[in-house]
Amino acid sequence: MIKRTLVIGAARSGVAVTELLLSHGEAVVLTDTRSSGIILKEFPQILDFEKKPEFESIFGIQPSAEVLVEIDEVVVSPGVPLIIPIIKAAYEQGIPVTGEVEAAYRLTRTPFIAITGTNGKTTTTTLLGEIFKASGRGTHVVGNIGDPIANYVDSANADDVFVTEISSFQLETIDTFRPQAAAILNLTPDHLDRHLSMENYVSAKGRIFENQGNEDLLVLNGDDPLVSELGTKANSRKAFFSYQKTVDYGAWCLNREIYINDGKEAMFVCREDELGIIGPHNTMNALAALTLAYFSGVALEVIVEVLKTFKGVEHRLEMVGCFAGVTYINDSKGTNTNATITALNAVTEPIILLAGGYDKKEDYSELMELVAKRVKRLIVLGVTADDLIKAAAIKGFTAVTKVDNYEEAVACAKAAADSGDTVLLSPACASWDMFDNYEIRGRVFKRLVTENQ
Ligand code: UMA
Repeated sequence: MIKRTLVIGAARSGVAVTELLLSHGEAVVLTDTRSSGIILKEFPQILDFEKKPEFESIFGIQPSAEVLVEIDEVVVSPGVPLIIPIIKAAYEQGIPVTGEVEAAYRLTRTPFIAITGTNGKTTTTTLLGEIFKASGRGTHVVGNIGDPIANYVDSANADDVFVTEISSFQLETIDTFRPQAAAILNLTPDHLDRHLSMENYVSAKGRIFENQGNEDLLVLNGDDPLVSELGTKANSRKAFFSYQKTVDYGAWCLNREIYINDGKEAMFVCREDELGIIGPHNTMNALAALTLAYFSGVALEVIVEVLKTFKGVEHRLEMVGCFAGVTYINDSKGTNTNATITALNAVTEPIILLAGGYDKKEDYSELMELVAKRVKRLIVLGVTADDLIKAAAIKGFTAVTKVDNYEEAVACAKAAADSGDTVLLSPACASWDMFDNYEIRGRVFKRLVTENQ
């Protein structure tokens, strides 16, 4: 009997894993609450799946428990909460519930380097990918970054590497996933609407090392007490990175100089101001990538060259341009308050901040304390607009304008900005109330900023 998997969610992750499982001769039932019209427009390859007798789809409804008859495993997309009835029923019936990361891992011999943490994942993953590419190794930069791992399982060679950004949602559904090297960059509250408590969120993140042994590398932020404490539970070979102190095994930046210690000697890497990315948070990202790459065998000269030339990623403190003396920065990937705090700290000029979006039930008080000190005008929109206004008022900050859409937000920012100011889109919230994802939100912002300039 061939294995039959129920894949829940027909978006990037679910469609990729469906294609992978079908190509390995398995049967798949693909479900999504969205209508087939919408899904087929976005993923026309499903029409090819439909030609195979092993494929079935249930679109437009939440599937009932009867669908589980003859299902051997359930593979859940990251955006689907594990509390929906069909998943609860699967758990009750003892049917294994996993995700695309686990499915891809089981079907490949290509090693994984996995990066998690609240902020900086995308920058670190992209930078590390560039380092591996420069070293000449076959490199696939995949995962939460936007490109499912499953898309590359059949084409990747065993001596290539998967440089993988991994979210807490993806870690909730791993089972045997064992990355050869992993990093936890930092831990601050995020996605609490889904994980319900910080404790649950931290333990989901900790699953990144649950299958590692002492021959696998775990790179930890030595300045983040939560990360260091979580790391004490790991059996892995541990390395640290720090912006505050030297470390015996790992990398650090002190007095604006970066070093790495391989356990025997400290080696100079480069000066902090030679890095292609700016801000203390980005130095930490660079230290994490350096540690992962060096202890995975990449030559230090190759790493240094990339550290100096890598200029960062789209939607993460991305410079859009300077018009009439006003600098415009797209930080649409700033989807939680800590990311926005980091962005505000990285900009030295007076700031017009655009914020608001999908409600992840975060507390905005710390953010608003900084807004009151650093921001000239706050422009709010989206579901959380009124919560942001209230949180700002509590801190005595009233230079706030509420708008209904991005056209109005950018027009209002242009009108409020004087030469020498910076207009910063860093919403502190996910995009899902107004857009499919933060990439679309960032591109809309960039288009509105650059048109008619
Ligand atoms: N759905 C159901 N039933 C439900 C709920 C949802 O059928 O009860 C459907 C939805 O209609 C949707 C699908 O399930 O079609 C869920 O898709 P998804 O949200 O998992 O989206 P994908 O396009 O598959 O993208 C996912 C990740 N999305 C999320 O984690 C929310 C992408 O991360 C990731 O890049 C992609 O897989 C490839 O690995 C995005 C993200 O926002 C960038 N991540 C969060 C973050 O970074 O903060 C964690």
